[in-house]
Amino acid sequence: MELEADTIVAQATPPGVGGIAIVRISGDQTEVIARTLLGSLPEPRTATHRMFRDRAGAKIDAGLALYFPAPASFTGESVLELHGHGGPVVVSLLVDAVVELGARHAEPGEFSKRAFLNDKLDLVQAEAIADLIGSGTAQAARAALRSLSGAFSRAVDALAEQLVKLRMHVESAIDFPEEEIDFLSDAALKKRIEECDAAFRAIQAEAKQGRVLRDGYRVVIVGKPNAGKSSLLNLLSGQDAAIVTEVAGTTRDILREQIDIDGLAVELVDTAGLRNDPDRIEAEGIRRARAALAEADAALWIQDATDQDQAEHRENLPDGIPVTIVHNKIDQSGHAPGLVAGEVFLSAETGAGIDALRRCLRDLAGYENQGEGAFTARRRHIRALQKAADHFATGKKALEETRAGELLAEELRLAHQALGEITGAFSADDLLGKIFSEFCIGK
Ligand SMILES: Nc1nc2c(ncn2[C@@H]2O[C@H](COP(=O)(O)OP(=O)(O)OP(=O)(O)O)[C@@H](O)[C@H]2O)c(=O)[nH]1
Ligand SMILES: [Mg+2]
Repeated sequence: MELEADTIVAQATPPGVGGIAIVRISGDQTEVIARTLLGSLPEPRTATHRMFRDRAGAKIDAGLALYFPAPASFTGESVLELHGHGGPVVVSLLVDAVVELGARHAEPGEFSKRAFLNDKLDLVQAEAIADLIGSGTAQAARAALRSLSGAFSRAVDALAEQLVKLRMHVESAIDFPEEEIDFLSDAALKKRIEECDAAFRAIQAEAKQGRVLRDGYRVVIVGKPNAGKSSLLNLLSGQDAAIVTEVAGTTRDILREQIDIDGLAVELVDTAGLRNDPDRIEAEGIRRARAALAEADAALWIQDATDQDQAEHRENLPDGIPVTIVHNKIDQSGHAPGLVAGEVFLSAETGAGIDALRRCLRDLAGYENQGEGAFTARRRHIRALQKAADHFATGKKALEETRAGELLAEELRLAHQALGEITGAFSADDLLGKIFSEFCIGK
């Protein structure tokens, strides 16, 4: 992606009325604009009280000016911050005056993008800014701050470094074919491969948890009519949120409730019971249930433990996401509460067995309350990590099965490249454009 030559301006504080509004300018023209706007260039990094004037010299506002000459600024370019009075009209007059002096309106995320292009931040850190601003829980905010300070980037870089060392080891074996056999079966190589394997598992688990911290974990409750889905939602949320009756087909609409399991934000989604001969309204409810499944992280399949026909239950099981089978109404069936072979036995009426379900959800999300250790991650990071792990696994298999050192080296190169997509070392322009366009203007 090309470095931008022009100078940009935007309000950095939210729109609307407030005590102070900050207008930020970044680019080559900043110094020239500052001289006209403020009469002279303020001392670098020193808050200076000034009158802000337009090109014709008319007064717009008075406030603090802060000048950061390149490269010691957020964007790496010369930056001027103007702290004026927080009213929409006065701010827009100020921004217009700056535009008249040669700047243009910034696009969403453009300040962060410039910081990235000038090596002030990597991609993970730029994303962490957006995540910190958008975080919904205290845990998520702490985790975003850790990503911003580089905790996730360092973990990715350390893994990339391990892959490079392994590749060098393999390539040196290929370069000396007479010694290749020994090299490739050598214990040191084996140890390196095992260490990479472990590092992949660790970072994938951490990133998965980081993604859950950022986005929460969405769990859809599905099953046949009357199985007790709505009762379970009410029990888990501790509220009388959903209507419960003995009539099969009570729930028609989607119902969402936020719950907190030891700091893990879970969105529970109650749905219409799935059956084959629904009426028209119920049919729409079932369609919505399937749509909710398509964007879920996991599903709970609720079935009535007193129902003998277990086979019929399972023909509707969703695929593509982890599904936990929950046997409800054990107060009637007589089963013991708890977890048996990955399936939960409980009663939504008495609450017996509900702790086993909570534990199960936490495990499914890969969530441990790590407090200070966690960092935020995005779906994009999870996918790139998976891609890298797949290349690594393919290469490892090639070595084990056919002793193909060249194939391992090539897969290691591809794995390294996939990791580079995370921090932005090897990212396509369109990906960068997409990431930064999701930011707000002024960020
Ligand atoms: N004995 C007993 N009854 C339960 C239990 N859970 C739910 N029920 C009863 O089963 C009936 C159906 O419960 P709901 O929660 O409405 O079931 P649902 O799966 O949401 O049903 P639909 O919305 O119609 O698909 C109600 O009469 C509940 O009181 C349980 O654990 N034990
Ligand atoms: Mg219901």
